[in-house]
Amino acid sequence: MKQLHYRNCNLCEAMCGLEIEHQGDQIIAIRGDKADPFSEGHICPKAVALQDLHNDPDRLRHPVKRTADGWQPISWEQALDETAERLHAIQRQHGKDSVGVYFGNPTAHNHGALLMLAPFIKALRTRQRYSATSADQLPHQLATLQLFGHQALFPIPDIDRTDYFLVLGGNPMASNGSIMTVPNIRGRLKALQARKGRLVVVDPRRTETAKVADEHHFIRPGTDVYLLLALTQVLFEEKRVAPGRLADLVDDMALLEEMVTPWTPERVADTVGLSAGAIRQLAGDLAKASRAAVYSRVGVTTSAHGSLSAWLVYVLNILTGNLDREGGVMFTRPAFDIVAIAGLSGDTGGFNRYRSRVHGYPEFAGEFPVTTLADEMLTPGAGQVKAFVTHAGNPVLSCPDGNRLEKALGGLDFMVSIDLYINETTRHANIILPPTGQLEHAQFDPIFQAVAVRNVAKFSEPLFDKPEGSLHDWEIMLGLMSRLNRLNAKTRRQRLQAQMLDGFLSRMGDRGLVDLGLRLGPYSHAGKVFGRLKRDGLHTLPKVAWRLLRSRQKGMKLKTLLEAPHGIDLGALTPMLPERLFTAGNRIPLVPPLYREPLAALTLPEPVARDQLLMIGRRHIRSNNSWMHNSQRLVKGKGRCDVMLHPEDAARLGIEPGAAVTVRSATGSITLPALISEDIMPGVISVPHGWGHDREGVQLEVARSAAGQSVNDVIGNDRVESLTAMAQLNGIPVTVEAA
Ligand SMILES: Nc1nc2c(c(=O)[nH]1)N[C@H]1C(S)=C(S)[C@@H](COP(=O)(O)OP(=O)(O)OC[C@H]3O[C@@H](n4cnc5c(=O)[nH]c(N)nc54)[C@H](O)[C@@H]3O)O[C@H]1N2
Ligand SMILES: Nc1nc2c(c(=O)[nH]1)N[C@H]1C(S)=C(S)[C@@H](COP(=O)(O)OP(=O)(O)OC[C@H]3O[C@@H](n4cnc5c(=O)[nH]c(N)nc54)[C@H](O)[C@@H]3O)O[C@H]1N2
Ligand code: SF4
Ligand SMILES: [Mo]
Repeated sequence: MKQLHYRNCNLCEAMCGLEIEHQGDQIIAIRGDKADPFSEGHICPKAVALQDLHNDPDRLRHPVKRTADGWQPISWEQALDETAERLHAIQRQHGKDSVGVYFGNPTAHNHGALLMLAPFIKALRTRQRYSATSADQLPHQLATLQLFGHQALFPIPDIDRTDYFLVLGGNPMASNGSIMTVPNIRGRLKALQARKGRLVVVDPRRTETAKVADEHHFIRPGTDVYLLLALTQVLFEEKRVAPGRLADLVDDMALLEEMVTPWTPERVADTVGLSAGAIRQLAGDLAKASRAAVYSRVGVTTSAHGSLSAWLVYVLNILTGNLDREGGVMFTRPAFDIVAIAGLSGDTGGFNRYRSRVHGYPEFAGEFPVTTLADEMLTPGAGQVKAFVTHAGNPVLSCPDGNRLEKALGGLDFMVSIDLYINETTRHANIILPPTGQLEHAQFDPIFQAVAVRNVAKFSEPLFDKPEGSLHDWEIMLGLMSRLNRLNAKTRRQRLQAQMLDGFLSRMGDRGLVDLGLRLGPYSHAGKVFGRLKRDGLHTLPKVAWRLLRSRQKGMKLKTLLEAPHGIDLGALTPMLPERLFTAGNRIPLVPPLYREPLAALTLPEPVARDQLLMIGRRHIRSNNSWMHNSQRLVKGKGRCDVMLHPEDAARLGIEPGAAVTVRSATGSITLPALISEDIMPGVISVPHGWGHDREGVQLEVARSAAGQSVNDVIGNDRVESLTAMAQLNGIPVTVEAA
């Protein structure tokens, strides 16, 4: 009998609702769920590939151990015991920080793993923590921490009501939005234009988003900071600073004006590649728009001065009165309020509380930047990383200088990967612990619901029963964690505590924890009590706990969501300031001290050397970072891992369309076909990341046949973002020649 199953797609941030038609364990069709109030039936081609993931013969279905005779299946008991014992033994011998851990992007899409993250990290007891954050959104988080007092309190473009949407370094038509969960971006942009709103894109490439925009400006890679400073300067010079009701909340206005005064459009024009007139026009249009949203993403945060730029984008929204205003950039009120929960537990984030061993890079949110990961493994001495844990990450392809990282992984005493595949990274592991597949677990999105353009909530049941003898991500983490805690417990009391935590978490499970989070949220009665907790302080907890218990039957809980399999719309975003702030005195310091010195020291960059081009990345709708290339339906057709360059550059370098070209830096080189196109700025090339699968031992048959090469073999760790030392992945100087 054919059946229909409804769930959210978890591949990117857009949270599209799916309708999956199946007969038993056979998937017949994957379509958009028209009854999903948020995505209204919209999907992209990747959703259909969920069935390829599910059926993929290369996907691991039981733990494996690397031996002299290749990978051998082992039992969960053995795999978890051995992993915990090895990690424990290495920490005993070399100290706690001898174990490193890396969390990849899909961790954020897996609620079970997310809810288990804090206790799992605690059990690992190491400061050698890393994640894709430092190859991605760290500057946004740093800016929200500085301005709003909380690293996860992101202002989200109110795209459905804005009249002017300025996008820098984001390509939502390909990425489907990021730190802006926005299913059906195309439809929403069309609606913006239909109500006479304008979409303006600033990008070194005429992207898919630029092509549907009302206005597109090429910008020289890595120079957004100068453009943003000049826009700010013009607002002050032309007396167009109008923060509206925010005026009462912000400090440092005079300091900001003073600091941006030198950055006139005329001074920065040649550097950024926009004329002074165009910059003034942009500033004027932004100021004039009745409701505007300025938004930046990966192209800005992963390039030079990403931290200053991310901060300035929020500043522009504040100066024009668009923060926390309908049609501007707004805060969400999610049903599972991760911002409030983290805030209450005191974990609003932190920066530079300690530094990394080899390079002295600052910690952010308890992590070091990935730009030092290989060096922490390769540099001998006390604190050297000797063992490594990865969860849903492929740093060999996603972090700078993949070859060096491979060398480092090869020299470890022990490595374990919680992952679905034997890929470029996990092939170095001693043990791989594969979780259930995407359709075999429930789906809930605490992070992406918290960054969505509307307040929405949805919980999806698993489509398929958990196969016998398999474990979910959270169960694997719990298994490792309780073993480690047992091994580390020195006293009877500690052993008892470990047992209690283990018991509590296994009894709660992912569903129990989601339920608890929803009950604590703003749509439950308890949530109101919870809000009071924040205001009145933790000492009122006993009283509050009592209220919570009494209110068990009221308001939002897991059951509410189980009864609404298409999801629930909780309404448009609403103004939340100043209550939502976590800063001292609930104020917004426009120029947080952290940015003052780097801003004062900022100079215009040296011109690019004559023989060099600046390399940027590129995302494609049919590709997803490094790990979806084993789906034939997604990779079929003309290869997509190529070097896009402008006809002028191609002519100068004697490069024909389709010819093999070598892209080279001090770090390494790759050779790929040339894609000659007017869509890219002269002097710039674009190469997508996440490719380079044809490496020995990689067990991804389809991906290996459409291998491409890894752009991160060319990008080194020599260029790090100056404030945070996070990876610089865009605007990399390279040479290009016919191969
Ligand atoms: N199909 C698909 N969707 C995805 C992903 C994927 O791999 N494939 N990945 C997901 C992830 S992990 C993320 S973080 C998001 C990212 O979401 P986006 O940030 O929207 O994704 P990108 O396409 O990388 O967009 C970055 C843009 O910045 C431009 N750029 C490069 N350098 C500069 C610069 O110096 N200045 C300016 N102004 N622009 C610059 C690039 O040309 C590019 O168009 O996408 C998510 N969604
Ligand atoms: N040059 C360049 N480099 C980049 C970028 C760029 O734009 N340019 N983008 C950066 C960005 S924004 C990001 S987010 C990073 C991404 O970097 P990573 O997170 O390191 O890499 P992914 O390709 O997302 O790898 C995901 C891994 O998780 C596994 N996996 C998938 N689903 C699950 C699951 O449910 N559970 C478990 N346990 N494993 C799972 C996959 O098999 C794969 O090994 O790359 C960064 N690197
Ligand atoms: S846009 Fe993202 S969430 Fe929507 S179907 Fe595609 S991959 Fe899935
Ligand atoms: Mo990302």
